[in-house]
Amino acid sequence: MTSPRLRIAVQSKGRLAEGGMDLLKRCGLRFAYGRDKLHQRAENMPVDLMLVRDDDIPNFVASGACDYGIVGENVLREEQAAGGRARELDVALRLGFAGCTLKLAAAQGGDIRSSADLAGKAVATSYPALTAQYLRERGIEAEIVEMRGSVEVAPRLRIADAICDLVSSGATLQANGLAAFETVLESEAVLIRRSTGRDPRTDAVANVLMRRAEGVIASSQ
Ligand code: PRT
Ligand code: ZN
Repeated sequence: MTSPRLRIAVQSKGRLAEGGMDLLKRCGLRFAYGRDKLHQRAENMPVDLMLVRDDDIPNFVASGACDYGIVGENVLREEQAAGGRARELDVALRLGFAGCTLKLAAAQGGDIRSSADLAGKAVATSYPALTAQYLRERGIEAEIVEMRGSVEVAPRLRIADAICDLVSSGATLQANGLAAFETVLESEAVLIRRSTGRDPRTDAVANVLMRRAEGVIASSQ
């Protein structure tokens, strides 16, 4: 009987796609050009990539459709805070790219300067579970307004009083007259897997890749 191939979920396009593929190639995986868009088969190791939207990656791994996945820690922690199967996942390796911070922010020079000022206010975010958890832990009751994108325009449109959004350079906050005041989560790309019930045969292949990845990450820092 042939051994199963290791299946890794990677973002198809976006901020994690290039970094993820680049890391896997630097770990020695070779892929043929011109493969279909959803699936890439390594030529020199028993590894297949599934190219999908980043938001689907925690569930793909939790359900067993893939063995490992490369995703922003922010997405993993949001899915875990929301409950459900992502709680069965853990971080196998921190990958050292796509660093960003989930921050609370409000109008520059306005009345909201800390999370305590959010009591009775509305906070717009694409990370409702993490934001709610952060406020709950501090005993602050605020309304969460879920938005899929363009969260930074919410205060100006009076959809919300503050936002909780990812920040990397800070240019988006600046351009929208917003200032960050608290950090909810520090994030980077991470390699995720199910905490239990993995196949030891595919895990052996993953362990080889992770040892190589550690070297690649160390040499690029
Ligand atoms: O289509 P798909 O669903 O797969 O992609 P996506 O649009 O959901 O995700 P994508 O590609 O934008 O981001 C993927 C991951 O990259 C995120 O989940 C984070 O882990 C990571 N990452 C790193 C970021 C940023 N930096 C980042 N700056 N994701 C988003 N941003 C956005 C942020 O939301 C804000 O709008 O960039 C803006 C702020 O950037 P600055 O530089 O102006 O501060
Ligand atoms: Zn996404």
